[in-house]
Amino acid sequence: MTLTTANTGPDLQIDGDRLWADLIDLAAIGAFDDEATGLVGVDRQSLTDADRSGRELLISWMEELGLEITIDEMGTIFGRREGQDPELAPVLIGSHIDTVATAGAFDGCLGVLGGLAVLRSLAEAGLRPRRPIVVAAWTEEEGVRFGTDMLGSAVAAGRLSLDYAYGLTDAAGARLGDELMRIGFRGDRPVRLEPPHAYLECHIEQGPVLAQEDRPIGIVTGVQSISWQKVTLHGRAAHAGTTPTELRIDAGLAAAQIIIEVRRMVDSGRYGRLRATVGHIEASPGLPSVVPDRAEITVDLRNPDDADMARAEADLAAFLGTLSDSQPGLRVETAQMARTKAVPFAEEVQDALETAAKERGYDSMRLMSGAGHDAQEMAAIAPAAMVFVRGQHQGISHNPREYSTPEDCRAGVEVLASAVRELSA
Ligand code: HGY
Ligand code: MN
Ligand code: MN
Repeated sequence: MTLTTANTGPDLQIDGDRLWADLIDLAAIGAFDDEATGLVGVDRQSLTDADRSGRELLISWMEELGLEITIDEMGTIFGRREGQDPELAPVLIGSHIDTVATAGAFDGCLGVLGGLAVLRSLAEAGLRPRRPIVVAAWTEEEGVRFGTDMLGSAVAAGRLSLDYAYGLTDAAGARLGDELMRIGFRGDRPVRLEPPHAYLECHIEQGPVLAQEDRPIGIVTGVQSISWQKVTLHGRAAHAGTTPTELRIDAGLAAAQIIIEVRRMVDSGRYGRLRATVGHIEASPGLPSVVPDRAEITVDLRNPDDADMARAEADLAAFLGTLSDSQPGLRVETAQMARTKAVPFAEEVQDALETAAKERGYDSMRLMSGAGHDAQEMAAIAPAAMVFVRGQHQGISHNPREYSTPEDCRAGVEVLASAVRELSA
């Protein structure tokens, strides 16, 4: 596929103040005082009332821009600016505005609000490229409420079915399909997306690399593989004082053994650059004097190499099978929550972003993404790539300390704007 690169005239001017103000205004929705950091965090999990308010604010900004707004069956919001030739496949800019429960102001939001800033700059410059340009806010990118990340974009790209997504439930048993209805965002635009001409996403790096290398901009080469599974351990409740150790079936002990094992796997070096996280740990009945009869943990594995990931998953499964050796009667239940392979991004879109960074005078470097993104789902149906923005505080993210400077945020959106302009010319 040849991407047109006709691009003349002065650079698009991005209003960094407006971008920053929008980030702050959106972050106020779902804001909470985070005791651990003393900062204000954001909890705007998908399809909650807070998410509904965030969506309504986003739509008001899209209306201000005169965009044609559609909402698909998964609740993903699309704002379209018409091109000179409406028949041409659009350039799609996207990201997400749902957050984890302990978020900062930037993850996902920078990409959606940056997309609006690009459209605003085109309007202000009086430019109308040949191709339509669409900004998307994908539903449930984080996956923390309904258990599968990049959900809206995965259904749009056809990797997951609408029925599967509608049937997912949150911890309280609420179904995703019902929650979409409840907040009024179960749209009627067919969810399967016509492939765009190209897909671009601007996102904070969420890691320390750009800051360490002193680069404001990253050109993302792809996303590593992701495996999420829930492991439930069934033991036997018993009195903590009277029950001899040899008579126990301690679900909490088994959970701890798994946590130690995944870290041992990482440290062994046998699985390449494996990362493992047990982020959710729950033991019940959760009482000081009762041996836990049930424990539930999640195991998040990441690996840039698919073969190393597959081996790690197989070895972990084998380890789980040995747990009852030391505790006869222990039952281990696993459920795969999310699973994506490593995804390479399109060279030609990476090149367009790198050229844009050069033209704008920004130092950039190419790097793989440690986090999952909607762009990896779009890469299945269109040439896709991402531009990363340097993070502060060692790039911490999924935490209220998440922070990128106004200058770096503007730089990332300027690079996005120049690349979008080239690809939509
Ligand atoms: O989990 C991730 O990597 C992304 O934040 N959803
Ligand atoms: Mn994100
Ligand atoms: Mn995230």
